[in-house]
Amino acid sequence: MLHDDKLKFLEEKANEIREDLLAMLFEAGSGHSAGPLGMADVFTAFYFHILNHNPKKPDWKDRDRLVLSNGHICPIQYVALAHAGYFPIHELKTLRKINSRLQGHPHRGSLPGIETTSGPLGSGISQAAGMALAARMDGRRHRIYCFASDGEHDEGNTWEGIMFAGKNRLSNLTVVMDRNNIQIDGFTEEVMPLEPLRAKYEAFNWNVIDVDGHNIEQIISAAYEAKAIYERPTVIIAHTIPGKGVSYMESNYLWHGIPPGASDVPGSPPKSEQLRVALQELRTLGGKIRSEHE
Ligand SMILES: Cc1ncc(C[n+]2csc(CCOP(=O)(O)OP(=O)(O)O)c2C)c(N)n1
Ligand SMILES: [Mg+2]
Repeated sequence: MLHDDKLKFLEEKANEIREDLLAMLFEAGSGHSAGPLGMADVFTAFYFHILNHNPKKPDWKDRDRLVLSNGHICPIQYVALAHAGYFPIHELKTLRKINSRLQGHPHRGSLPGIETTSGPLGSGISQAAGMALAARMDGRRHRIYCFASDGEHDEGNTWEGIMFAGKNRLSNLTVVMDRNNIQIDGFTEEVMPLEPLRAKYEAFNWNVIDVDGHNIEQIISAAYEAKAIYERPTVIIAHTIPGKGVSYMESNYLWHGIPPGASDVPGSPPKSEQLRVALQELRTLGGKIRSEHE
């Protein structure tokens, strides 16, 4: 059980991270909004509670590894890393600028805290499975986490990694799937139906936990359960709302790959108003989170 104060801190941190995310995307004039907003609670739970890491020693050999497979949602990882102390928060303003360490897709070696270069979808689970097997062969205790999207489950390599991890009983591997039901140009179940995901993973010898991806307590207890499972890797299917927190972006795949302020999107405020409306909604959050805990 999480202490109430810690939970309140994490929920407020997630919202602060969402605000910085949107300001950063607006400044860049390009980048992804929906996936990053939807994963803000998961990233906050990991960087501020779950991971065994040290932002001042990003190469510490016993650190848990967080592999981001769906590289296009890196803006949310960048903000979480900055807030956790990996690099200065003011550097977020350089997103997607020439020579910036914060490129549109993550680059290992450029920025502390980035474990793999990604962007081409579908490789992260295989890479993470290899890292998990290597850690076990070396007798090391750190854990490997891989964040992967639902759209990536259209890719063959994703299932090869799942099969390999199941075969090798990689209990030090946990995948967190961003189950937000959208991909670049439509709903997943229309583009390429993925269900029944639980049964598919179970058939590959995985432990499966479904969570509300906006419930930080559930995310944390799922990660603890995964640590306690022997002989099987775990997938946490995080049911998220793409665009979470900004009503006009929520569950609208048209917001997959654009920032606020860059284009007029049908059904959304005019581009000149998008950032203002989004930040106002995030700051008040309909009074929801704050009033619940006060
Ligand atoms: C191998 C590969 N194919 C295509 C793309 C282009 N692409 C970028 S994001 C994306 C959608 C993937 O779905 P998902 O990650 O679920 O999107 P989201 O939930 O973030 O909207 C696609 C097809 C890519 N980056 N890599
Ligand atoms: Mg998706």
